[in-house]
Amino acid sequence: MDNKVSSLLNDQVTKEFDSAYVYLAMAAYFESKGLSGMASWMQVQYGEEMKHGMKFFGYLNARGIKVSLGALPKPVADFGSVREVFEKSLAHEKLITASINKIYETAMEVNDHATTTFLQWFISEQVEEEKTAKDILVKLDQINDSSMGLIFLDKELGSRK
Ligand code: OFO
Repeated sequence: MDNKVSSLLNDQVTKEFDSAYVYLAMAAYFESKGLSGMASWMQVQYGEEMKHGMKFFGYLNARGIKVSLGALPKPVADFGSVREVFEKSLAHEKLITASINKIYETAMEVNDHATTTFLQWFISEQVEEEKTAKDILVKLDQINDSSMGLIFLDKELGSRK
């Protein structure tokens, strides 16, 4: 495999585990605020990100590349509002989308068809990830600081499996 492609894929393993860590910190924040549905939603998201990290890990192994894990930065633990959490989540997903697009473009340049095919799933997944965060932000706009609305949204998000 081309060195640039393998290095970007390797970094993506750490970025996905970093995403997991970011969402786990958000789960802890929601727990501390008594929003257990949102906390549970964030824990499900944490699990998804761990799976994403393992997909990259498995792909590199399958291509005979040894994975080198990077250090995880300390995640943001405190937020000014529920809305700020989901704004940060959307901003984070946009960074991940850009990162995956960069790997895709680099793999295209060197005709690494296996990697571009592997990345297709992630490209579609990122559309979903960004849409999910945007949809929750729209709901928060509709709620407009109503505590009853927040209770309902907490319950709705808590049903995510
Ligand atoms: Fe792995 O999709 Fe979110 O970060």
